[in-house]
Amino acid sequence: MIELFGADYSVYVRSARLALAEKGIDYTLVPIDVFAPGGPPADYLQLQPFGKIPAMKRGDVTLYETVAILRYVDEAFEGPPLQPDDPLGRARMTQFLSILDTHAYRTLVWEIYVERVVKTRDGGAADEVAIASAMGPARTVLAALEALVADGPFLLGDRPSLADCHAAPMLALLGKAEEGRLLLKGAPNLSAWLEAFGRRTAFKATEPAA
Ligand SMILES: N[C@@H](CCC(=O)N[C@@H](CS)C(=O)NCC(=O)O)C(=O)O
Repeated sequence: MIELFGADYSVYVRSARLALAEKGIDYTLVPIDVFAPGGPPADYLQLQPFGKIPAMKRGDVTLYETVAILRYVDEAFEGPPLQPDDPLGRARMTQFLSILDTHAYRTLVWEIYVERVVKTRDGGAADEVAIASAMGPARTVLAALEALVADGPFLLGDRPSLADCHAAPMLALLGKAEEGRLLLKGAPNLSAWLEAFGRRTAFKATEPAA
């Protein structure tokens, strides 16, 4: 049995959960709230020394870093393959994963979604300078992703891959901010893919509760 440590609000946890769901693998989501006062429980750092979510445990195997978990989930279990067979397809998938981790996460999720949606939820104020400063880098990210979208219905072509699992949670949050919707309008192929992927059972089943 797989234990996935994390919280449903996390885009990285959702990415791992999407891969598990697309593969048809049962798992238990063990709650770890990294944003609880005082941070995650001290013993969680034995599983994830940087205190981030997710981490994974399967028998004696422990893993952290989402991309490592994604690859393990795909390669260690039966089920539909979530990585292309050909070298260029695999390289494109890695390119998506790397862009998302390196350039998309902080800009799209923290500087746009968290500022515009989360911070203002209870009447708080967004940091307008942070949002305005993020728009240029965000445009670059969306243009780069848009240029890589294959003839669908999935990011890499005719079947879902780890690229879809990793991209969908971040871009879905971006789409909840007005600036994000504007940015997505400028990336029609990416937007069409996001809308279609959002209708998948795996995506609906991993919707955060709050
Ligand atoms: N490189 C890590 C990043 C994971 C990550 O940043 N997770 C976020 C939640 S989406 C987190 O734990 N944030 C807590 C913090 O930054 O203190 C991975 O790929 O798993």
